[in-house]
Amino acid sequence: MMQTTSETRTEDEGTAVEAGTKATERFAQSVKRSAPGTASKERVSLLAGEMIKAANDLVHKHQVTYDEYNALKAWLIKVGTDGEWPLFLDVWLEHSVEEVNSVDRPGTVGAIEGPFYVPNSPVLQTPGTLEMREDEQGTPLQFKGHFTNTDGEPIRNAQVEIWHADAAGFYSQYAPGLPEWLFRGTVMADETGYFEIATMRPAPYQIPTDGACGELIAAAGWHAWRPAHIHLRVSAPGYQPVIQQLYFPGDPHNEDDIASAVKPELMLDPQPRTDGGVGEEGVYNYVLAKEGQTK
Ligand code: MBD
Ligand code: FE
Repeated sequence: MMQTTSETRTEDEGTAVEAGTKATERFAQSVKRSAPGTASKERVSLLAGEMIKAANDLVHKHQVTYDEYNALKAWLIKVGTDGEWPLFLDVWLEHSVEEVNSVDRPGTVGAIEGPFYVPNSPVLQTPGTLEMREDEQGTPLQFKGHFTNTDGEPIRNAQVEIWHADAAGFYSQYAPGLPEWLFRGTVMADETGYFEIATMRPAPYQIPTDGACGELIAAAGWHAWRPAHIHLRVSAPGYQPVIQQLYFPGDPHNEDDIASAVKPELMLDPQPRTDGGVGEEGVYNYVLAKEGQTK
């Protein structure tokens, strides 16, 4: 596959089907896909039953026509053939799952993972620099902070897995022509819990518009934007990991994120660097809960 520079890339080099198919394959291989049959019969019957009932109630409430029913059928089929079930679910449902499952965890708040995490990214020691191209577009961002536990004590052996899109809105490994680990890395904090990562500030992000999800957005007259964001998974031995995103104050899409995944606690507020370096620096400090610790 041809490797391009950030300047020669154009928007149409990555397609919804490419990103969707990759996300679907990755999910199928991941540990998250627990074997069928692990949910109890009672639980499946309850949840599937109520979901089906809710759909039937909608048909009656809104007098759904056969044309509308067939449009739905065609669209659901296309979500599958475009590989966009991960995208659809992570954009329109995961935020509720994340909210429900993090209410009892003390410490730094989390956010949805989304469809584009890749495990086992290259390990870097603090201060680490994420892989980028020589002519990478955007504002350099120095991202740093400390890890402590809920008693305020520094945490040892903490790590920050980080991934984000490039300035054109593409994630490495989900669009062609990008370096494999572009803007992805696992940065180890030092023994005091301090970490420092050199990257670029990402741009606002539009979910793929040329697949089934984009078709729904266009048909409904919605928009496809997420605010600029950095994805993170922070962890340390003996502590509960936090999957998170950080956003930037003032982004117009902080208020209308298509994925409903912005929280006020998740703002990184980078300032011009004071140490003579180029670009900005942003601080975010993590408080992790011990394994089994609840509020
Ligand atoms: C993304 O980058 C993302 O973070 C989410 C939640 C959905 C689609 C693309
Ligand atoms: Fe994202």
